[in-house]
Amino acid sequence: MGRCSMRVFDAWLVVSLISVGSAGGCAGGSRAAKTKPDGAAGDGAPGKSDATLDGSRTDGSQADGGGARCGNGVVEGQEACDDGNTLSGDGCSADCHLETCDAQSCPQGCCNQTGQCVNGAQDAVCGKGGQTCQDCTQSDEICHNQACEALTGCDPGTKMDCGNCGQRTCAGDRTWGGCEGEGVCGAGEIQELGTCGNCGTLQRVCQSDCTLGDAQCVNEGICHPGDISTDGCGACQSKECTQQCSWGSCQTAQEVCNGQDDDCNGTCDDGFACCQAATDSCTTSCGSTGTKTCQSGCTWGSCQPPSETCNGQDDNCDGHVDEGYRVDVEGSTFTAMHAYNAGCNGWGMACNNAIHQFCAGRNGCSVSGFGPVEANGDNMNLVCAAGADVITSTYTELQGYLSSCTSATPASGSCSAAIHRYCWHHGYTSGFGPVYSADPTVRFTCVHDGTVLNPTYTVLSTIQPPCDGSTERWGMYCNSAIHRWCQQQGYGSGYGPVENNGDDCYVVCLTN
Ligand SMILES: [Ca+2]
Ligand SMILES: [Ca+2]
Ligand SMILES: [Ca+2]
Ligand SMILES: [Ca+2]
Repeated sequence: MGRCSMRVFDAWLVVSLISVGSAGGCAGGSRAAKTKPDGAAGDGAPGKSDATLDGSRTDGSQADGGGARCGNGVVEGQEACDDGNTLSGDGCSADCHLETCDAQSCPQGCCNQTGQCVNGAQDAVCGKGGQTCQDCTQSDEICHNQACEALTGCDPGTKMDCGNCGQRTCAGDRTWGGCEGEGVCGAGEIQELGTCGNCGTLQRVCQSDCTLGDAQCVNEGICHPGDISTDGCGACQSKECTQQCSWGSCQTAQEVCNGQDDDCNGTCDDGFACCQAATDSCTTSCGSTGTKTCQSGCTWGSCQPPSETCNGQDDNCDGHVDEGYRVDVEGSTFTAMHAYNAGCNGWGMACNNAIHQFCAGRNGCSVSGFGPVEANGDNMNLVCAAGADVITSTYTELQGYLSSCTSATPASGSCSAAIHRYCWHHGYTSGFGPVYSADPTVRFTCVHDGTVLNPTYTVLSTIQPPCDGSTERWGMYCNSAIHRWCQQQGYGSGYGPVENNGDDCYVVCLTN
């Protein structure tokens, strides 16, 4: 306020103003210099309103009476002011009355020349409503609380960075507002979340926009604690990854499960149950000799049984002995059979003998065979059989089972029946042959597990018409019919008839 009272104005548009009070902050003092002296020094009536001018002044400067003209720039007669125009809103009305806003309507700021209440404006002009004028036209001043004050604070509307990517805005009162729009972190700050990977640190870095980046594993070591490596080490040496995730020095190798003799003491994977990938024999659950393999963790795997072989035992532990070796239907030729018996050209004793020799000489379980069961030109199918025993006997003995079996017709229904009966009486299921005939010696084959069935000639003739019991009761067509019929029943093959009577014909089917 002191500044206000010290101020001296050298010009003033309002030519006459008489203070009617001291309500304004700038009341009194040298602001009077701005008023036009009324020349009534010592009139002793400073509070008297100019509106009561009565023309009785003695200064003689202006006439109070008629002839006053508003807008001529001269305060005359009843005019309170005359600003040289007849516009309203500029502090002096069109009829030269003061346009005022008083202290009540403009308590904080100043009334400017247009009667508007302003505050914080550099160019405000106080002076209406009976207040003493203040013209804050200096660049380092501002009108505030009806007075000019030194210009301080910020420029309204300007912004300033603050906090984490936040901003303050300068308010109308030239003070800074609060920090707004801040991010969650300070740019460049690192938030550590713990450990990760090989001795690494899991962290999030605060981005330039004050948001957190993705978590990343940084500063990892080069190995995993406890890992063993021989890289860069000499023979029989290795290094171990430390707890700090870096390799230790090369030292005498530590034996690890890897199928190698790491420490060069002559034993692979010593300290473990076995050398990785090594194999050894073992006894299977069914007593056969199997194989076990050392697993990746250097412990033995289970004992794996071997494949089934023809040895009278269950090798693969499936509960079956020599499966796959019972009956084997084989394609061949009569020409091939000549190597065993030159007389084998179709059906009969020579082929019985040739097929028997062929099957007995094969690898595997088969000890004998029968057929042909199919024939087409030189091609033929024969059947090798396992689970059988070759019996050497005499025609005299066979004749004890059927007298019509003689060496003159060994490949006949009579000898077939005699052999079947012989085998049956000797504990077998059945038998076939003869497979060798040189009177008095006869050899035939008894089978352990054939199945005796009676398809009848009526049925067999639907497969091979000549095997009808009259055209043929025993021979090549019946061989084929029986072979096919047994296969239709789910067997591998079959032979016969081993007994026949009328339409009945008993055959023997053999499993695969
Ligand atoms: Ca070793
Ligand atoms: Ca090893
Ligand atoms: Ca088996
Ligand atoms: Ca076996």
